[in-house]
Amino acid sequence: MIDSQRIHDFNQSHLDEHRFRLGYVRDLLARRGLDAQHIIQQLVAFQVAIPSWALGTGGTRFGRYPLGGEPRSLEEKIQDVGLLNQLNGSSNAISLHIPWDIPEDVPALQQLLQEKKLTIDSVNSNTFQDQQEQAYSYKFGSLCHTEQAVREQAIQHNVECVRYGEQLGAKTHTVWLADGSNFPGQQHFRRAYQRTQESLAAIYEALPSDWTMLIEYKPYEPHFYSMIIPDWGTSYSLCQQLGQQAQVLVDLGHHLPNTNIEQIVGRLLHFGRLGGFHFNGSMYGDDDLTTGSMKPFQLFLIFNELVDGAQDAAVQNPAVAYMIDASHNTKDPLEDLLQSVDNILGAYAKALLVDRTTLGELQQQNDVVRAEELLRDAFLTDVRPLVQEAYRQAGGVLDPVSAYRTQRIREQLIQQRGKLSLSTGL
Ligand code: AOS
Ligand code: ZN
Ligand code: ZN
Ligand code: ZN
Repeated sequence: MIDSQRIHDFNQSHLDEHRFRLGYVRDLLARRGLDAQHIIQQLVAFQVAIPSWALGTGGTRFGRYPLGGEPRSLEEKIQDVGLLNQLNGSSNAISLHIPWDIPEDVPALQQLLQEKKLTIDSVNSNTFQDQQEQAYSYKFGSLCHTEQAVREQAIQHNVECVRYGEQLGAKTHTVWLADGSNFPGQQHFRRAYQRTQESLAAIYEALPSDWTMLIEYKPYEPHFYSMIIPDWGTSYSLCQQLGQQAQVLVDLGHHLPNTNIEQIVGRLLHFGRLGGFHFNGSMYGDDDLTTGSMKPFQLFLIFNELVDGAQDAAVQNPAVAYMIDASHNTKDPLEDLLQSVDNILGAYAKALLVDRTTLGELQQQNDVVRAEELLRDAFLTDVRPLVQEAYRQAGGVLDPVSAYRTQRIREQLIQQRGKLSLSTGL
């Protein structure tokens, strides 16, 4: 769909302007004792997993407007992620959703993944919908359900997800629970927690020793009175009881308005329990908008914590799984994903500019203004040439969104897959 000659030609036509802008940032950083190439290398190494469910047009409960050319199978989803990775060299992994992505021809899928130089990042279970062949309903919960048979069914589904993931080389299992209640008195808080903990322990038991189990929290939706895992404290407590392979997953949209997410990130790093991210943008709640589109400063501050943790020998946190979890009704989802990765890399680049020794001294001296100014200076630096150079050095294009348009990729996909192709999405 886009061959290396076209990538080369595209870059060639943008190179002059790019060199000029990159030269300026390089000099600016050199004046501060920073090596631009060192930062670019860290950007090249940074990979964000693409969720299989974000490749088709998303929807709200009111409607969905398919734009055509959307992937119809797991193979086509892998092809789409391959395409994104070809453009930006920064998305070499994919998160799967069971049962939407049940692998059928495993050897063929393995070969396709290898061809596209992709890996499976995480498998995600689904107990928020009833499937046709399922014996019991999740209407009143899954892992927290009052009936043991329902809990058993949900446990088995999660174990099955791990088994599917093993076939494709995944190492992470993500659990997000839609369990909760809508009215006071509906659920006994403590007993429901206890049942959830026991169910999770049964899943954990089936986890291979080199796997991680990520536990996601969410304050509301689909339930509006209580959620079984509403906050990071609950996730954290469950992880503590489960063991070292259980980690907290932070979905940026899963917080009440104005929550200090960067502080949560710092706390989890301190406890060595930060397992992964679901990047998206939020204005009100779980809006699943493009990450960084609403609160770029917050995204930068989150990366500031991550970089700080990574550079501090006292922090004992395992590798963090970086994943996108967005869903679009209005944008072409592939363009949205390219923008998301771009915003993530931009925030990361800015965090890498922060002079941590000086910041530490300023904090020690309680010099509030200069500490804040130091962060503002990093945040306000235009790092786009660094991110673009990272794409180029990774074999991608200088401007992925614009290349996607000029190469008419959506039109080609529509031609191949048809105008009305439907895929599973949220
Ligand atoms: C739901 O709100 C959570 O963000 C999930 O992580 C995710 O969107 C879901 O698992 C995708 O189906
Ligand atoms: Zn999520
Ligand atoms: Zn969500
Ligand atoms: Zn979300």
